[in-house]
Formats: sequence, C-alpha cells, structure tokens
Amino acid sequence: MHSWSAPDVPSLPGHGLTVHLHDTAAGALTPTRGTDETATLYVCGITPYDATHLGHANTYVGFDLLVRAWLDAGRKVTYVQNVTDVDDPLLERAEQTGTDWRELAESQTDLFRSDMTALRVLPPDHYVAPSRRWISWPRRSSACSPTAPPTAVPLPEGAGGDTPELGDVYADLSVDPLFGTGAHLQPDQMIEVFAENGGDPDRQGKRHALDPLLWRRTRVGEPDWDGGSLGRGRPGWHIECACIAGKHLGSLVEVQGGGRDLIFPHHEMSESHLRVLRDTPAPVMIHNHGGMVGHEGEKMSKSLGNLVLVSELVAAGADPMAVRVGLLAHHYHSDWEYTDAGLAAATDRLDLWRRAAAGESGPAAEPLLQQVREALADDLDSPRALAAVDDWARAALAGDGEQVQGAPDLVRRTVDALLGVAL
Ligand code: 5CA
Ligand code: ZN
Repeated sequence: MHSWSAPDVPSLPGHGLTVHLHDTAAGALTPTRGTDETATLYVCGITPYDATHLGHANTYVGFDLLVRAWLDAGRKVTYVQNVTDVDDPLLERAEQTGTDWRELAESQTDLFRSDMTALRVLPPDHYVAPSRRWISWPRRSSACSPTAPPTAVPLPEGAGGDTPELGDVYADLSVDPLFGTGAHLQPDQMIEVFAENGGDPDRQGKRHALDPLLWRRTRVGEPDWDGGSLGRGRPGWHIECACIAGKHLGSLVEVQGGGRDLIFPHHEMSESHLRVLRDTPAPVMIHNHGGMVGHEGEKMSKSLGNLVLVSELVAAGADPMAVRVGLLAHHYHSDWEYTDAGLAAATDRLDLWRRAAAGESGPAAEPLLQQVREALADDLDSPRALAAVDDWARAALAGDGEQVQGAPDLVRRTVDALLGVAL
C-alpha cells in the first residue's frame, strides 16, 4: 500500500553516534547494531477508525527520530509499519455508523498520511494493510500462515461460514516457555490486561485463558478471506503484526515499537508468534515503547473521546512544525498532558529558532550538531537536543562570541535532518 511522500533529509558533515535505546524487556539502555547491519524496525500502526490524535503523532514522531539518528549514523534502514484494517474495533465502528469498513479505513488512513506529511515524518519502506495481503499469505508463504505454528488449536464450537466443523483457531502458548518474560506481569495481571485489550480470556473451550486468536472463522456480515485449510475467516490482531514483521524484516526485528499500551498483550503475543514461526528464541532484539499522551486528566483515546487531533490544530492555525516541536519537548518515554499553553510555548520556541537561523552568520554550528547527535544517541533525548538549539539561538540573537559566516545554514540543516523541523 502507498505510504506518504518523504520529506528531504539534508546531508550533514561527519556522522552520528551509535544509538542506545531503552529496552522494555531488559529495563535498560541497549546499544543498537553497527553500520554494517541494516536496521530493521517494525512500528505498530494505527487502527484506522478515527483520525490521528496527538498520542499517535507522538509515537510516530518518536520513531522518526530513531530513523533519522540511524540514517545520520550511516545505517541502512528497513522500516515497516502496518495499518490494522482487519480487527474488531474498525469493523464495529463501520457497523455502528453504517459505513463500509474499507471506506472507513481508507478515509482515516488518508488523514493519517496527510498528518504524517505535515509533521515531516519519514514514511516506512513497507506500509502494510492486512486486508490487502492476507488473502494470499496462508497459501504463498507457510511461514506467514496461522496454520504453520505447531501450536494452532482449532476450536470446534463458535464457527460459522461454509465449513462449520472448522472452528476458530487459537495459538497454544504453552509451547513457548519464553512467553510472558517481556512484560514483567503476574499471571492474574496478564489475564486482566488481556481482557482490557481485545483478548477473550473467558471464551469456553480454549486451552488457556491467555491463548490468543489466530484465525476467526467467518461471521455473518464480517469480511473474510480464504484461509486454505482453516476455511474462510480473518486473522487475529497479534498474528497480523507478527506475520507482517516476519515477512518484510526477515529473521531479526532489531526494534519493535509502539506506545506503552502495546507492551502487553500485543507485543508479548506477537513476539511469541514470531518465536514459534521462526523457531528462534529472540526474534526481536529491542522492545521500545513511547509514553502515553493525555488530555484533561486521562490517556488520550478514541473510547474516552478526549482527543486532540493534529488536523484540527493545523486547521485552527497551528504551524505543523510547532506541533512537532511541542511533541519533541517531551522525552518519548515519558507520559505527558497536552495543553494549549504547551503548544503556545512550542510556537514561541520555533519563532526563536527561525529568527536566529535567518541570519547569514552566528555562533559556530558544529558544537550544536555534536550536542544534538549525542542527545539523540542517548535514548533519543529530544528535550536535551531542543535545549541545545535554544542556547545556540539565544547566543545568535545576542551576537555572542565569534560570528561564523554560514553557521545558521548548518543549524537549519541540523534541525531539519535530525529533528525533522523545517525552519
Ligand atoms: N493498530 C494497533 C497497533 S497494531 C493500535 O494500537 N492502533 S492505535 O490506533 O490504537 O494506536 C496507534 C499507535 O499509537 C500505537 O503504537 C499506540 O501505542 C499509540 N498510541 C495510542 N494512543 C496513544 C496515546 N494516548 N499516547 C501515545 N501513544 C498512543
Ligand atoms: Zn501491532
């Protein structure tokens, strides 16, 4: 599926440092790999039933910093993102609003594309919607078939469709002894969080409450695909992401990411699927998660209705670059609350940078470039990088120290290439 158009990334002198990232499973900073390895990144994409809010934007701008830091360090990057266009929430919304689910998904994905373009987020190399792909996967590639896991357990009841003797298919998590080692939750907590995030722990006939759905047999009124020996139906959420990552990124996902709300069950389950499909103990090297953006005291979410939409802020006159600066003012890993005052502060900051960078000369830019590189390599510390740009801008406007011809140009290129902010 087409993604969106890529912004220019200006070239910079020298190169960036090895990026260290917080790994959720290890609870520690971990170095990413060297320049001789292609970086493989999978970031969980939107469920396209509502417009992009600042929480989503925060997540994708956060991973955009990672891609930019890797490119600056001289690494090749293969970046994959999905669109969850086959899953209960989207189908339910389409049903409630009397919309065709495909039209709903396409229209919301289009809005997402335009928000990402406005925010100068680099597009993924592969932008994958399971509705377009799944049809052929089970047959063409056994590694991506829900029938491939030796763990698949058909449930005899609850099916519909053309061969009702075939039931829904669940993974048997007991064959994966490493399941549950990433999220650091107690068994009863796992069941609780699973139930709150699309899981069905109480479904009768499952081997274990936590076993996730791999293939859901056709229900009346739901879209379905030919699943080969599984009959007609649709894939479960976790296997979708596992298959897309496995198909496009090969044997190792260097970084699997998303917001913190995906740590469990989604990323624990999808890694477990990859482990079994690939027969390898560690298919994901680093699990990396962004914090949650809130508004009016709650996590911003479609279900709570407290959304601040990027498109609405821009329509109301906000400069998309100020929105981006406002996101980068918070470390990707922290939880924070959107306020209008925060956006106003980001607008002032952008204005300061623009005034300072408009001149022909200013304080030397190389030390700033080095500071920004160091901040990004240290777990994408954007607040530190922004503070360094502030210091340079204030010194430039005050005319402090030796004035170097062309320094503002290198600052503009640094801020653009590494922070994605066009001045
Ligand atoms: N389609 C699935 C992932 S496969 C999904 O979680 N979709 S989503 O539309 O709900 O969220 C898209 C991305 O934004 C996910 O990475 C999610 O973790 C992140 N996200 C959702 N809400 C917030 C929030 N309030 N703050 C920060 N990130 C958020
Ligand atoms: Zn996902």
